[in-house]
Amino acid sequence: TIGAHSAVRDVLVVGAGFAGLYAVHAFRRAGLDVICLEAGEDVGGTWFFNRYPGARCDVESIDYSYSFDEDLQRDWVWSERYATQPEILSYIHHVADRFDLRRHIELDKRVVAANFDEHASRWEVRTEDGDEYAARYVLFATGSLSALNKPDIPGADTFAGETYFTARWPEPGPSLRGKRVGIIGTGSSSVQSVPILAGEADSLTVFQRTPNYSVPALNRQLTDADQRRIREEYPARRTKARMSGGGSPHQAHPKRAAECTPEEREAALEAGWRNGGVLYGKTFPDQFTDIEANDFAREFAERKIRQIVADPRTAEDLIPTDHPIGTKRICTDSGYFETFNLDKVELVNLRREPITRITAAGIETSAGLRELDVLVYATGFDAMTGALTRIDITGPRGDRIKDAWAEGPVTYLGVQIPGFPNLFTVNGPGAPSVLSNMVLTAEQQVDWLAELVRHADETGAAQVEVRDDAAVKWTDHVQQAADATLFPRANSWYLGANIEGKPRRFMPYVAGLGAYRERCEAIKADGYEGFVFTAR
Ligand code: NA7
Repeated sequence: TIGAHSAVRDVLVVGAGFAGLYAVHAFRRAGLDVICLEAGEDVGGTWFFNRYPGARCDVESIDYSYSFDEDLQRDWVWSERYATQPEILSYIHHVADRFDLRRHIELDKRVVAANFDEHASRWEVRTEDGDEYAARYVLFATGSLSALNKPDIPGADTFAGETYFTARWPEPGPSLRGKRVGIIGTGSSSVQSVPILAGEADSLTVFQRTPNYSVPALNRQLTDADQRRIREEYPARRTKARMSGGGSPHQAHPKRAAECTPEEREAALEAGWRNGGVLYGKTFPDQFTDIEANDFAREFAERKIRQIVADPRTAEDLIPTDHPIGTKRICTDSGYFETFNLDKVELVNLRREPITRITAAGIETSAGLRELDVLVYATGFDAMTGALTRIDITGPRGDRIKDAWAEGPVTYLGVQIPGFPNLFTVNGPGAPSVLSNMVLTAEQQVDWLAELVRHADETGAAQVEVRDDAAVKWTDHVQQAADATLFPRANSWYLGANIEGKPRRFMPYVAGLGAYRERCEAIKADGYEGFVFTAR
């Protein structure tokens, strides 16, 4: 048994990103003894690890920040509409220090195993370096996009140049001057970094298997006038955001796409494009449910790509052909498509010439070898489940998460898994998580869980566990909600399609943060329907 000799805490939080840090704060505020284990050398989670050039959040900074403390919200000044990774990380450091969270956090502690001692009603947790911990409750705030996907390309180990992952970019970053750089992948991470890599490198080769839609960020500095307006509007903005679908205030066009005249439609799409970024995907209220509405927005975006990219063949290669726009998260870029107009940048369409192997000299496709000095992997993550299934987690009846989820993740409200009492997840499968503003979704889930624990303590329950049937019903509901939209038409990481052999199940809850919050409140009001509380 793990942890037999350690002090038993009330709550052990795994991960010190946005969600985990808030959990430390909220559980401590509830009077509980909290410890947090973080795999990284510092706090920050996603924003600690993803330091690649150009890394930014695609949710506006004023929305993608904590709302739990009025003073924090008033004091912190974001410098740009979309914050860079360094600015977000310094915000996270500020929060950790301001609320004195660090004394609960142990860094460089990667959790590798956890098992539940049913007799003692406690989780025992082991880290990579062999340390052991015990707690009544464990909360995995391990991130939705944290388990790296390393593609298995023949010869990858033989590459003689430098190799980097966007999600593990070293600091200080390597100099790319005078170097021939290649990047594999064309998701958000690549789309953000490509313009900057191209600016610095001697040449850049982009190896694209599947193109993505991208809309210009139209990022800008926030002026003093912006700052005044933000402060005035903040309370109302937060109220709207909490009840919204995506966790930030957004007003779709008042008419469905088909109800608009062609001129109205064009004007609405142009306005959506000029507003920039991922919200373009929600220009019309029916854009995620009606393929014709989606086609209008998709074709408009495709015309933009053709206007930007000078070489017609490259333009066609950059246009997705496999999914309705927005059913994979739209990338938010600063000059991505323009980059392909530079002579030193080459797009390699892997659908036409697949990679055959990697050699010491570079990447070989069916059309030949491209010599490289630097190889960058922007190949994504084992999203939403990977961070949990890579930990050896065993429930009281011997269930392992890995096995329990062999056919896809089953959760209740995205916060608990049947067979795993006293174990909670934040921003996991079954919750709005990646389809919403993850900072606000984390606040909502953590607050709700802190009350659940308080309820258990007040009623003398030592164990909280979700009923099988409640979890199955919720998981079906999450799938059905997605099936009522266009989302399942994309082979996206939302349904596990980016990882070979991963079962297909639509993981995030598409109904959005507002609807989810109401659902959670109703369940609480109903005496935590679906949960079983077992007395000491
Ligand atoms: P993504 O969006 O999952 O992108 C990963 C990219 O890597 C994608 O273009 C993949 O192509 C490509 N990929 C993965 N494996 C391979 C192999 N073996 N060969 C060629 N290309 C490959 O990850 P990101 O980090 O960019 O973004 C993740 C999220 O972070 C994003 O949605 C934002 O919400 C923030 P594929 O599509 O699989 O053909």
